[in-house]
Order: sequence, then C-alpha cells, then structure tokens
Amino acid sequence: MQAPTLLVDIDHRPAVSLDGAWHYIVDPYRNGWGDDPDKPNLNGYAKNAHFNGTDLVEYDFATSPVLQVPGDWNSQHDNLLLYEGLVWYEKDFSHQPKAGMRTFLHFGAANHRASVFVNDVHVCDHEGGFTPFDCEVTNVLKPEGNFVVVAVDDSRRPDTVPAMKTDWWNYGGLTRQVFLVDVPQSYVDDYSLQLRRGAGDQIEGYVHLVGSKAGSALTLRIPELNVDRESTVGEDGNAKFSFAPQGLVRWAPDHPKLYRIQIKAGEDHLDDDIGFRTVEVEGDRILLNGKPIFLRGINTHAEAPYRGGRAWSQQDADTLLGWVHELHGNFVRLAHYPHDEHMTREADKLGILVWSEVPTYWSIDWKGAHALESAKQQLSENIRRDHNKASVILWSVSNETPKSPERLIFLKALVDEAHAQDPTRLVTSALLTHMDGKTAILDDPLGASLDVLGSNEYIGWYNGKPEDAPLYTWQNPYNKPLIMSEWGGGAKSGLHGEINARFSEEMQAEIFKQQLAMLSKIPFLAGTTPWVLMDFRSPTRQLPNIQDFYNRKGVISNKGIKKKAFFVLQDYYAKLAH
Ligand code: GCB
Repeated sequence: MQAPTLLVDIDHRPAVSLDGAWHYIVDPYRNGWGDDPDKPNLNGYAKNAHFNGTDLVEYDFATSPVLQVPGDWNSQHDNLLLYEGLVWYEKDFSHQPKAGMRTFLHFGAANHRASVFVNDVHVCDHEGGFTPFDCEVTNVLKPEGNFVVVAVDDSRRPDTVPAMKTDWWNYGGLTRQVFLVDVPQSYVDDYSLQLRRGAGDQIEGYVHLVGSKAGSALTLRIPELNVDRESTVGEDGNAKFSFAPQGLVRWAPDHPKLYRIQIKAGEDHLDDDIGFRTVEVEGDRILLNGKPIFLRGINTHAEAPYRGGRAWSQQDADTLLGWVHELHGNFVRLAHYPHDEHMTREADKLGILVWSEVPTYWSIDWKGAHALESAKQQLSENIRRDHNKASVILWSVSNETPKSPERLIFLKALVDEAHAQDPTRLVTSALLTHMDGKTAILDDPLGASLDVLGSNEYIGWYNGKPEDAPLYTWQNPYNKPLIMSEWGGGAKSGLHGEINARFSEEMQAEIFKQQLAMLSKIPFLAGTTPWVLMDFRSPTRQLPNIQDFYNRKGVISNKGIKKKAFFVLQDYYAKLAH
C-alpha cells in the first residue's frame, strides 16, 4: 500500500467519473473490518464476496442498498441521520488499463478516515474529511470486472482534527466527486505561478514533474500574454520559471481576470485558468495589488442550500457565492474546513476573495503527535490544492481555540508550516476575544505570529445586549489588520417580535445594526465576516420548533429565504462598495 498523493489541477484533466449509485453496508460493530483497529482484514468486506445460496457469506454488496456519491450518508436515508461510525461503499466499474499510462483514483473528500481497496488490494488510506487524495491503481486494474470498496469511518475521536465537539453536523461518507485519471509515466503533479510581492509584474514559480529525468525540458505558455517559455527539470523534479510579461492585467474582485496557462512536459499537458495578484500587509491594512482593500465578507459552511446535507456541486457553489455577490460582498470565509474545489474555482471566476481554513476547532489534543500531524497534513493538502487560486488570500490555522501553552506551540507550528509552504499569502486565525468590561483586547499570544488577526465576538447574543456593541472600545497591541471573523445571532425565518425577542428576525437585525455601528468605529478593521450566510445543521441546536437541529444564525434560511438581517448587511455593504 502506498501513501496517497494529490495531483494539482486534477479537475482539469480528462476523467472517468465514478459518481452515482454505490452499494453500501452500515457496519456499527466493525464486523467487516476485523480485530486489528489499525489494519483491515482483507478477507472481510473488502473482499467483496457474494452470497451464492450455498457458501456461508454474511454480507453482499450486490444486494445491499445504494447511496449517491457525492453525498453524505446522513442526509440520504432517515435512519442514517445520526449515524457516526463505519460505512462500506462498493462500486463496479470498467477501465481498460492503457499501455504506458498510470492511473489514479481521485477522491474529492471522504469524511473522516478512508481505506480504499481495488480488486482485493488495499491501495491507500487517508485521514481528514475535507481534503482530496489520489491513490495510484495502475497495477491493480484489470481489463474487465473491476471493483472498488471504500471503508469510510467518521467516528469522532479525541485525537483527530476536528476532535469530539463541533457546532456542525458530522456528515460522513464520500462527500465529493470520485473519478479515475490516466497520466503518462512522467507527469505534472504540482505547479505554482505567482506574482512576486514588490517586484512589479514579475511572475515566479515552478512546475514539478514526477518520473522524469533531470534535464528534461518543459514549456509554459500563456497565449494571451505572448508567454512561451522553456525550462528544464532539476534534480528535485522542479522546472523553475521567472518572467515579467508585458501588459499583464491583474486579478481583482471588480475585474477577476483569469489567464489560460498551458503546460507541456513530454507526453503530459495541463491547462488551467489562473489570475495574478499580490496580497500583503502594511501596518494595519491589507493591500491587494498594492492598494488597501476592505473585506466585505460573510462566513459560510459547506451546507447545501435547499436540499440540505454537505455541499459539493457547482450549483451549490453558484448559489452560495451568488448570495455573497447579492450582499455586495467581496469576501467569504469558508468555515471551518476546506470546502469543495468548485467553491474556490467559482470564487476565482466571480472575484470573491477567500479565507480558507483547516478544522483545528475548539478543543484539540494539543499535546498529541497524531493531532498535530493530521492538522499539518490537512493544511498542506489545502494549500497544495488551492495555491494557484487568486481568490484565496488567507490561510487560517484555527478557530476559537482556548489559550494554553501547548495550544500555542501547536498553532505556531501550523503558522510556520503555512508560511513555509506559501510565502505569497497571509496567515490568520479566528481567535477568542479577551474582554475586560467594555474593552476588547486583541492580545492572544498567537497574534504575534499571524499576519492578520481574526476575532470572534458575540456581543448582543452570548454576552450583553445588542445595544452594548457600540459602547465597546477595541485595543490592538499588535498593530496588525483585524478581520472581525464572527458575530451575529439566531433568528428563525418568519418568526417576528420585538427587538429583544430571542430568535426573532427583528432581534437578529438589531444585532447586525449595532454591530455595524461598532465596527465602523474600529480604525484597524480591515474586514468582517458575520456569522453566517445560511442556517446549517448542528447537533448542538436542540430547541424544538425553532432550532430543530439547525444553527439559525444564517441571514438566509436553509430553504433560501432571506431574513431581515440580510438586508441590513446588504445596505451596509452597498454603501461601502460605492
Ligand atoms: C462560534 C463558532 C461557530 C459557531 C458559532 C455559534 O463562535 O466559531 O462555529 O457555530 O460560534 O453559532 O455559536
């Protein structure tokens, strides 16, 4: 078995889809796995045996029910709504192995742990519910009669990231697209092209080749900019590029210009559409293309509008980001984990800036090696997948993590990792705010390592009254830009009352008005993302007839109905935008 890899820009390669109906078996007692918790028994369900009426076989995928892939299992069958644990997936497929080609099986995401078996061979394992992975299956495919079995386990554990408690539904399963991709023996697995800060229109980067000899040549073309350059691969597999094209138009929210880039390396070629821009910090300002920008944002979960469940499709991305546009927003925080790649692709096209986060959320096993390794892996996979998206300007390493010395060591390691892997973007975190009476102090020690501070505060909902907000003063000992990364309150769509009536649209709208009054007076504020775009399912929200397992802090209901607060925010952003 090999460790999975991750092919950058894989969604632009020709692919054979394995989406659709997969047979599944729910296995709460881990019967098909075997006794060793870390190692599956290959004679268990992975074997994909069939009951023939004579031999004793106590499972059979072929006669088991089906789940749609992509899709979480919880929202597809009523009896799986609350299920957390092991589920087995199986699909038969044809794929003729092609001479001289390598084949990868791509998973957009599997929440939370996946073990993949193809034709009786254990091909890879992956942990982390929101990032993609690619397993090589070249040597196990047959001309006919292939099958893939995936054991997906979403049990929460104290040492995973996230850990035992989150304020969102633990949607399990093969939640994003699955496909097969053929590549030549020597292929491009990664590339990065970025404008260098402070160097005019100088583009720098690399194309990384697997399976090629040092000295092999490859070309990079950007036809619209008359770029046609050759470079050679070094010992490390990288071919480096550095050039300053004439007439470059920079990517920006009001002009999200993307260029078609074409990479040709031997028999492999890869196209992408990418934008070029710089993002940096100067004092307490965020500069996009050298100019200060105010981030008119909102948070969103990857919750599918209208139908519910985990979002994954182009249509989900169109709806969610379409609402951000309708708000006159130019920024979105993809809370609290990497969202489907359709989101960042669409943000690139629409000109919406992105805060992208890993699920280091609330309490984590700060001392354990496993949690740190998993968080680093998820961060690396997130950066690798999206490091050519102009829309992504911020990597966030965590959300609302209570202060402790161990937590600081852990999170600093993630900040260092993000800086090392991507020196062209900014690193942030949504921090808990230290309140001293009506003074809010941004003195979390992690702030010293961040480029941009994020602060979550719920004045008017979890503490005090809505009208308290404008009475607060904010102190920023770090002289760094602040994004007010969460604030808001709950409202059930259609529930009306006085401005102090909990869960009324009026109270939520009042919280928004008072918060905006406070925010407009904070001099170092560089942007904000209220909580949250749309209501989302959460096991912690139990109030009957109001919450019914939904966090109701959306400015839009899960059925797509806009609440009063939506229009308060829309007015505010419209004025800022014009
Ligand atoms: C927070 C969390 C977010 C919750 C939200 C709430 O601070 O970051 O995940 O959903 O508050 O509604 O309480």
